[in-house]
Amino acid sequence: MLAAAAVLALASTAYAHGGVLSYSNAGTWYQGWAPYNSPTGQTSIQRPWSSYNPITTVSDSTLACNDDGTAGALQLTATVAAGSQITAYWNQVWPHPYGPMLVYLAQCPGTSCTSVNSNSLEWFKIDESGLISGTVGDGFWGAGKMIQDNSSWTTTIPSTVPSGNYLIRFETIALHSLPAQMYPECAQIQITGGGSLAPTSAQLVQFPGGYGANDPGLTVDLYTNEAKTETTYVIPGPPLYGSSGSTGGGSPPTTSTGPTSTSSAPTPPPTSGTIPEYGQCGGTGWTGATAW
Ligand SMILES: *[C@@H]1O[C@H](CO)[C@@H](O)[C@H](O)[C@H]1NC(C)=O
Ligand SMILES: [Cu+2]
Repeated sequence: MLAAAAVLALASTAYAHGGVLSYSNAGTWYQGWAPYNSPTGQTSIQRPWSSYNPITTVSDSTLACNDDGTAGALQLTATVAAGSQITAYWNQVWPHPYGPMLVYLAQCPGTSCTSVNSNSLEWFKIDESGLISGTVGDGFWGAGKMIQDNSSWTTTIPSTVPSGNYLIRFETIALHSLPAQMYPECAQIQITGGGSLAPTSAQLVQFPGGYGANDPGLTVDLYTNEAKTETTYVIPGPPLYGSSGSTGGGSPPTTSTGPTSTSSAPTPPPTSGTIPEYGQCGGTGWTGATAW
């Protein structure tokens, strides 16, 4: 119905926004859902999603998986070993280098996630990367590392997670303009060979619900004088799974003085000029279209 018009629009603004287009795990490639194609006949491990546009309201009903929360008619599930790496690939080249990367899991009741609405699930965060080096105003962020790594993000399924059926939610948040832009997509996985460490209640959130409109990590202004010297950034969402003695109230702040828990040494920022600083998404100085 709207497919032809949407494809034309997509061709002219291919790099403005986007989402996760595919995944890989243990040498297997998984094509994602194609949001601008007809849903009819689409088979994917990815949950359907509907728009390349960002979500900009924390109470948005699509915040879990960028859609109404239901599975596809021909929904697939990938079998993924606990302890293995899974990679999500965004459209090339992802245009927003300023902001965090976040990965969540949510366990489904029963023997499959397919009948489960993602809005009913409780999510725990298994990976996050905020400000890696430099300042809030002009630093190297998780999203910059994602771009540097082929517009992809690789995370390890914790070996301690109980086996079972899960949705995995990869998210990047763009902070180049306010309100912050949230880009989440989900895939359906069955984790095998897992452990026995369930997330604590303080580590579990629902979407919407997991983020607050006034979260410092979603309201930070990159263009203030303070941002030019600030080296601490508080990643939104619950404390990381596996962290001990957490009391809730957000993750500990990351600072640019060292690598985050799961990453290796900070990599240098991309060569300046390769990424448009405010890229076509309503950021400072952008005078072109902000919607399509
Ligand atoms: C980079 O990502 C694309 C998908 O966006 C993939 O086809 C390609 O194999 C990746 N390249 C490397 C070196 O991983
Ligand atoms: Cu965008």
